[in-house]
Amino acid sequence: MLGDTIAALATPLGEGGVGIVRLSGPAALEVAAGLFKAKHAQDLRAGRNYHLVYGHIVDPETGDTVDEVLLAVMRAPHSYTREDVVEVHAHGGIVPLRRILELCIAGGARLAEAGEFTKRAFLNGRLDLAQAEAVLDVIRSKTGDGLRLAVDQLGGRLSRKIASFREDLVQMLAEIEASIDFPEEEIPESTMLEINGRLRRLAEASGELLAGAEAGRIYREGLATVIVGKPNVGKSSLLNALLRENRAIVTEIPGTTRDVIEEIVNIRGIPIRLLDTAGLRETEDIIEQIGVERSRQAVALADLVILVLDADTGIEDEDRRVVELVAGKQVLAVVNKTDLAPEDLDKAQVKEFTGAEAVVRTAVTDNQGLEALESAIADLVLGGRVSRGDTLLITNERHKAALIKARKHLLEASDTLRQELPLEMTAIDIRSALEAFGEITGSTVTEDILDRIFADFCIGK
Ligand SMILES: Nc1nc2c(ncn2[C@@H]2O[C@H](COP(=O)(O)OP(=O)(O)OP(=O)(O)O)[C@@H](O)[C@H]2O)c(=O)[nH]1
Ligand SMILES: [Mg+2]
Repeated sequence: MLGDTIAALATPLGEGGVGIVRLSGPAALEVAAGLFKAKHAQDLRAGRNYHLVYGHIVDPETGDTVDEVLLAVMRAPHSYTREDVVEVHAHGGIVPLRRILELCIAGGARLAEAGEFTKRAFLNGRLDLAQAEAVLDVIRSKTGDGLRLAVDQLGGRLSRKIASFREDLVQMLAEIEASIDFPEEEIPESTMLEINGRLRRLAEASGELLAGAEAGRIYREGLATVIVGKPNVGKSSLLNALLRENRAIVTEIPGTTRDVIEEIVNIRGIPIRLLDTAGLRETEDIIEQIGVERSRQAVALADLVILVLDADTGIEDEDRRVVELVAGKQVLAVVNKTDLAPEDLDKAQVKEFTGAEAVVRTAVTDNQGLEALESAIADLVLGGRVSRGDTLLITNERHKAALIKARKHLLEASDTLRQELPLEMTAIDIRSALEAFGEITGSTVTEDILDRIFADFCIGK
């Protein structure tokens, strides 16, 4: 319901210099005024907009002072939600913040649902849906490049592109519908050709956006990359080297790693979710068995597998089993410990044995080959297709699905035109394409899709 006033903690619950309780809705000022005593007596509701007011939160029942605060007042429509918003900037402690929130609820506000502030911003037209989704992407961005893409989308870059597609379609639809309504004014052949060309160009432009979608998804979610290999080849050493931190335990004892360890590393701006796993081998040790099972599961979910071999031991039966396990995955092979056996396991041999797309030779303990490994990862992920500079990338699966639908309808519209089928059919396809594009920005979107999108948000955003 839009008419009520919501409240939530806008900062994480924990200790911090400042913690913020946020109120939004028609009664926001009234609720805040009911528990706030300004240092210099003034009526919040009559005060100036966008001013900080200094004072105390006081429990209206007991008269106890709860905390010393600053109140930020942002009146509709100049606020995040376009409703009246009050932020209580208190000390960032769990007890005072909970208490202030409770007082807001007792004063007539309702606890906000996840993402409800942003949902209101969308419903009140301050953000479209693609922009609202970008708010979460900004919060969750994992590298500088991921952040840039999210900020671009929040700024409306994707929305403007989609809006221009839709505008073009609406114009074409108007021409076609005019001729359906007035059959005596038949559209000249040249106009038909022109409309067909425009439809094709839009389909092409959608295709171009889709081409970058995989890279976009990776920038947003991170590339799930699993390091596998038999025990003791240096998997954990590799994780630590890429992280530049001694995160995983490394020993000369095979079977050291028992559980899957996950960390995010930034490789050339690409967020990589790196998983170090237990060495794969037959084992009687029950803990190690569980670890090996988890390694298998991690491989099943991986976008990229880094398969590590040991130059010193050469290829053994255990390596063969690892190769079987990663069949069908995108594989990057690493030959490690080349310091101990500089001549063994050349790249061609390893490529043949593993079926990997690239092979890198490293000596992790000597910091050898890591740059080459990082380049190989970046090349594989982006396939040299996407320049990071200024490309507009689709980062969201939902947008991708809508674009695929739109493109299909555009091609169908163009086909019906070319085959000189009744114009009504072309009009139907154009309308479907319009609707699919509209799903991205939220101009055509159902309530349950909205609920699903905003349920992903944190409470207070
Ligand atoms: N000489 C040499 N030793 C290495 C290299 N990389 C790792 N090691 C050593 O190999 C041993 C095993 O390294 P780990 O990183 O624990 O190997 P792992 O693959 O994680 O082993 P498990 O967790 O048991 O599967 C350690 O003693 C490392 O110091 C290398 O490039 N050269
Ligand atoms: Mg290990």
